[in-house]
Amino acid sequence: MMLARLTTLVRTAPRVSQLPLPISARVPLLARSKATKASDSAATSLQDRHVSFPGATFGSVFTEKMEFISDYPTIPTYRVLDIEGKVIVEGQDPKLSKEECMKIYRTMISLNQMDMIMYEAQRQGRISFYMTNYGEEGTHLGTAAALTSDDVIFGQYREAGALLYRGFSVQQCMHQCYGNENDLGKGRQMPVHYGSKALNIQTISSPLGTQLPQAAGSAYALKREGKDACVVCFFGEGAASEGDFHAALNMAATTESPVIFFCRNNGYAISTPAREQYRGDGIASRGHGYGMHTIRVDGNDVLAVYNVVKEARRIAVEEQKPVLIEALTYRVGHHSTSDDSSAYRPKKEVADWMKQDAPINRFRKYLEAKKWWSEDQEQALRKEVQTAVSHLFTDVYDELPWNLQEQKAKLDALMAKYPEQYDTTGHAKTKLS
Ligand SMILES: Cc1ncc(C[n+]2csc(CCOP(=O)(O)OP(=O)(O)O)c2C)c(N)n1
Ligand SMILES: [Mg+2]
Repeated sequence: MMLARLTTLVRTAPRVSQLPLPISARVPLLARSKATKASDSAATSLQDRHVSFPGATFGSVFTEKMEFISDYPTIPTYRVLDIEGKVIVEGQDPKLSKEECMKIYRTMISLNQMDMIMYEAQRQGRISFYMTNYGEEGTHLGTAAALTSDDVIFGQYREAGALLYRGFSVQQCMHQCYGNENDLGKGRQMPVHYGSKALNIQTISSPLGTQLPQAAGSAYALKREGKDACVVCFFGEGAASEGDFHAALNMAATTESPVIFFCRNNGYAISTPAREQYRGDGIASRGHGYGMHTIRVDGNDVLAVYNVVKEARRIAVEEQKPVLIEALTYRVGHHSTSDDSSAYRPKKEVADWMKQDAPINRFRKYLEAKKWWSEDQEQALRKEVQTAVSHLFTDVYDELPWNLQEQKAKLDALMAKYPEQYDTTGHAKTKLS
């Protein structure tokens, strides 16, 4: 029932079989030449109305009214949960198991904690660069949970949650960001340019948009090999202004390749707000132009993202068709550590947004209503992810020497004096034994 409803939402482009065929295609040539005079003229007038140029789409009719089309209906945004985490229409709840929900939620929190630590590490000069994922966790986890491990992921750079879910560990992210000897890329890439052949995750490239035609080509290869898998290609609404976006969608559409183009429309491309990025109805409206199954989804609703990606995957793999998904979300953090977003958006905008809607909170409320999650579990999980912080003064000496004890006491006093600078909520507490 739910999937049937979704399919209706996903399919915006009419099927060729549903459209009236031009007369030339419906009436065999011989039969037409034998037609009576009366039916001949009826056929001629019908033929007159239907456009039959070689490049025309079936179903276009001639009109004598000159009218430029400018008023298109706005594409709706599919959701399952309201901002209080309540399922709006029961049949839309994918009813994921407790285990699956926990995996999604734990990954969201790990990502969140990793972002906090790595952002600080960059500020302390330990790594050269970092990009946080704050606010976009719903798009990462809803997508990753709906895929199989054979599906190939092409990322832009702000999709670390999808990688963590698939098994790329926080530790591996650290190796990559530090460019150490354990980094799979051997330190040759900038931080956050993750990749893993074993996990079917293509390495991130810095030049925007290049992953899009690569994803179309990769999907075509899967099609030719007859694989039961698809490609998922993440990109931002800013990257969709690159020529590569258009080349990729047209190539995927014409080759009918199993690829899901997943746009994270987070409102900004560095300092350029989405309202200055395009004039049409977001990115989703472009799907129609490429004859592609398209849907817009609330990216802060992890269950809605899960549903649309699950169905998009079915279309891609079973029907061998590309799909375009536009997920509406919000980039809570600065673009990267090289950016200060307060220069182009009010801090209040970010604060208000976080109060109003954050994908982690929304999903947490859903879990709490099911009695699958509590404040105690939340605190325990956040501590678990941050245990490393508690080992600043441990593991070197059996007994902490006097000078380290002094340093520890000074640090404790400093942190107590400036709690707003050293917010340790959720950190494990260091104990001197
Ligand atoms: C070809 C190219 N042009 C410009 C840049 C610089 N650049 C890096 S990220 C970015 C903004 C991309 O915005 P968007 O696609 O919306 O992704 P988001 O950062 O919002 O996740 C720009 C302009 C680049 N890396 N490559
Ligand atoms: Mg963006």
